[in-house]
Amino acid sequence: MQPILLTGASGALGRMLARELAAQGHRLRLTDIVPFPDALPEHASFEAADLNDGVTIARLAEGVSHILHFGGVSIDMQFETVFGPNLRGLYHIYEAARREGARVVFASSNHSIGFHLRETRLDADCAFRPDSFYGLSKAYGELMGRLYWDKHGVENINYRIGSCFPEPRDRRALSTWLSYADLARLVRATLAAPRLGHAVIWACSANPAGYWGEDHRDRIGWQPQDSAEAWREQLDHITTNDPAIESHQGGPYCAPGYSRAAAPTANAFDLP
Ligand code: 15L
Repeated sequence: MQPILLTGASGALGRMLARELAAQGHRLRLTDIVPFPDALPEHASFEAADLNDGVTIARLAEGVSHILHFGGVSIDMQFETVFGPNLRGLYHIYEAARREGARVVFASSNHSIGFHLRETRLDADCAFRPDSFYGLSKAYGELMGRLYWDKHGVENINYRIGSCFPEPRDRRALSTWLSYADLARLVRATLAAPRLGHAVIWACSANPAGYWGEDHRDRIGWQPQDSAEAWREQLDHITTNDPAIESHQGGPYCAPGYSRAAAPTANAFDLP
């Protein structure tokens, strides 16, 4: 079995996937800009790398079957901070995949389409409406996947991740939550799929209040099994008074000051 390269291995989702994939017997090459905080799983190695460093990314990708790209800036920040890891870094990932004939699994985000209104049910071929520099970088990553499939036959799958946390945290997450278990099953289905082409998946659990419809999940045979609905009573009142936040799918990232805050913030509740 060829190894798998996992970027962003030291982040919350990376650590969970490293554990899960190692338990399934995969050989893993883990990388992140910060050290891996856990004990290394069996058959895994770790090397710190900056996504700006294309030579190191190319070396780490030698001989892999898949690049699971969960690295880069994972919340909105100022443009210059997002630019290197999320735009130049994506190019390094796709060039490495092209050279190796590897598939790319890209952790995209709902923030690539965050300015759609909450009452609009979206299919995967909807227009990009990024809500932040971060969301713009995710739209760019999906389009890079489109380019490398059309031009070089690099297969790729783009997970438009909603809110992937151990539990949903506010009313919006009743629509956008993705459980860790559903993400782990999604990756498992992806790795086993005979054909991906260029695919886009709404990566959220089976939430009855979900915003999203058609995508390419039939290609990989994935169906989410969890739901945020059980948290409704606890979370229904956790909202803000800001209409820009509450009317758009991207929530807090849609606030005009969001990308401009001196210190990056992850939640509406952190805004000054
Ligand atoms: C994301 O893309 C972020 O990585 C995460 O921190 C959350 O903000 C999530 O979106 C969300 O929309 O809840």
